[in-house]
Amino acid sequence: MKSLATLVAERRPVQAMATHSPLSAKLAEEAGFDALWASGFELSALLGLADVSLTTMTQHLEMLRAIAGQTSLPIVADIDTGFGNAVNVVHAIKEYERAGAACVVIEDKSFPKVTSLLSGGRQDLLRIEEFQGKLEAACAARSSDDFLVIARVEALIAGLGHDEALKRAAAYAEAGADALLIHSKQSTPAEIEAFIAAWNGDAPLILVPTAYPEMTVARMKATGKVGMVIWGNHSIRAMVAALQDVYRRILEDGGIQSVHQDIAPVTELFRLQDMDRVKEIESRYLR
Ligand code: SPV
Ligand code: MG
Repeated sequence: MKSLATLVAERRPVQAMATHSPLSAKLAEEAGFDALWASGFELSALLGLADVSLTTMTQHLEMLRAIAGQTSLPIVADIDTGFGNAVNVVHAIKEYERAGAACVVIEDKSFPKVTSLLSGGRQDLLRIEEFQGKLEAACAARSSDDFLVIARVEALIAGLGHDEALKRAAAYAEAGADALLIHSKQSTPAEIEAFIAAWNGDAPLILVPTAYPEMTVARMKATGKVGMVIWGNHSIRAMVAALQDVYRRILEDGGIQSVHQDIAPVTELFRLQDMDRVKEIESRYLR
């Protein structure tokens, strides 16, 4: 099986689906995605929290370990700002590598960060040299070169413009980043496509086209520069929409008589829980 590093280098691009739980990860694997995005936004939302550095590294790691135990897909760990400075990053890299992540994405914002897609959100970036130090620390701390260190450029999110984004991307690649996640919250792909066209570095690019949904896989592939696309929050949003609909209908209908045929049957849950295996163990060992 090819490593995530090899797949990203092929620039097809790899499709990573957001996950917030082992169950959502399992469903994403069954659906056919190539990788999982252990999203900070999704985990925060799952815990009923804002995505503003409130969840701890321990909480994220614990969920990532549970996810890794239930799927064989490579896991892209969203480690936000790296939980502090370069010292914290060194510790985080060791923990995430041990926990079973295939790579980490570290963003160039200051701690505590504010979620990127929020309109009018406070977006404070680190000095370039400081973030380069964090990236160098991350690369030095990994035990395998197959464990990717991905730098996330937030200059466009912070409204600093195209030139600053390019300058930061080049500086982060120089510091050793294996790939660059360039994020944008514009509602069309224009800003990102201008960045892609201007990027002439060797490092593959990674996109999160949540805000500009017309950016299809085919359109990304045509650039020849995009190594991975992250479908950033579509698991938790699908779950919220599904639960809101079912809850409303049960109360409106005064029962489950209509809704039950539109949701997953209990047998499907048994399949996902591998109850056949439980039965097999019982028949073999319960005496
Ligand atoms: C996340 O999913 O946690 C992300 C992507 O970082 S975004 O929310 O778009 O910033
Ligand atoms: Mg995040």
